[in-house]
Amino acid sequence: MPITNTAPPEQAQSATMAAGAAQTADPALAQHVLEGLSRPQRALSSMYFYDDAGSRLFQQIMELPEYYPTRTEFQVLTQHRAAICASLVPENQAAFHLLELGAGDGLKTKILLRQLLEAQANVVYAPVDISASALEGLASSLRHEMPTLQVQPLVAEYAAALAQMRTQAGRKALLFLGSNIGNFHPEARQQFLAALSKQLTPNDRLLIGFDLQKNPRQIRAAYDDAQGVTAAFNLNLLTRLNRELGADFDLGQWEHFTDYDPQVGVIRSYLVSRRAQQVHVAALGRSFAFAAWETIHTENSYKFTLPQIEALGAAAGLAVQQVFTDEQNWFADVLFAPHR
Ligand code: AVJ
Repeated sequence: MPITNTAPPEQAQSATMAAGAAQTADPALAQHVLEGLSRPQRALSSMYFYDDAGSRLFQQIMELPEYYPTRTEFQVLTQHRAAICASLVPENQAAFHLLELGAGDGLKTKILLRQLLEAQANVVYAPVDISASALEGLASSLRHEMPTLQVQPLVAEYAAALAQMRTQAGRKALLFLGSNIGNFHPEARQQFLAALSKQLTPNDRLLIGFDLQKNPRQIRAAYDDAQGVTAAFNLNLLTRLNRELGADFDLGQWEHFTDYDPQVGVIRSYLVSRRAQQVHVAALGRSFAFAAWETIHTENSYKFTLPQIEALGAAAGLAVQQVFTDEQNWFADVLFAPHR
């Protein structure tokens, strides 16, 4: 499952659970919805896209003809696997830990893992995720496909996993693939990188996947596909709120809208209210009024340039060591090292 950030909307009163609330109501989700729908510019975090149905829809998105990032990164990793692995393995084939933040189904990582095994690298693969079941699925598929690989799944938040690894002897190589970094707001992104960087020692390495700026029409199409899978993915957030918070969003009265701002380099996605309507949220014991064509912002997906990536790293104490990209320069996996 892709990991996305959330800069939660700032302070609001605490969510109170009303009678009749769905029993599964997650207090963090309830609080988030209260805050996000109480703001003049409504917003919900893309972090909540990924329930079971949402994760399945994201799998479908990755197969879409318009959705180029996944298959392009796959190409980058395939084409450059030897050089990427050489950049991750420490000198003299020393033992090291390969930590992956947000491994998902690990399809892309397996390219690198196979290469590392082939090179007889002395590696322990440590996928990090807060979902134990996601990690168990990955670990068991790895036991079948690469029985000799040492796997050490870490059920933890990123920060906790890194803190735990800090005292570990030997190199840590961190993977943060899939342009998941694109979902962060710029300030949160900078904070996240600085926090990562703080946990690294000079010999550690960090490989991050970035979707690059390109023809704006191509980017826009990737988030507004002809089959409507991305629309279903976005709208599924409302289905989730109906189920988990006892909300009564009428799915027929909302639509998906997305646009790309080529000057900022960001895809912004919204849910648009097709008419004036009231939505009741049982878990919050209150209703929200929406005007016709009012929007709920649901996702930012930033696209980068190489100079921006250099600057991003520099501000977090990270130097770009190598850039691995495809022939069309659509996607880059960038290797960083802490600068002394
Ligand atoms: C999982 C964050 C990489 O931003 O491209 C795909 C999520 N949203 N289509 C992205 C997503 C709409 C995706 N990431």
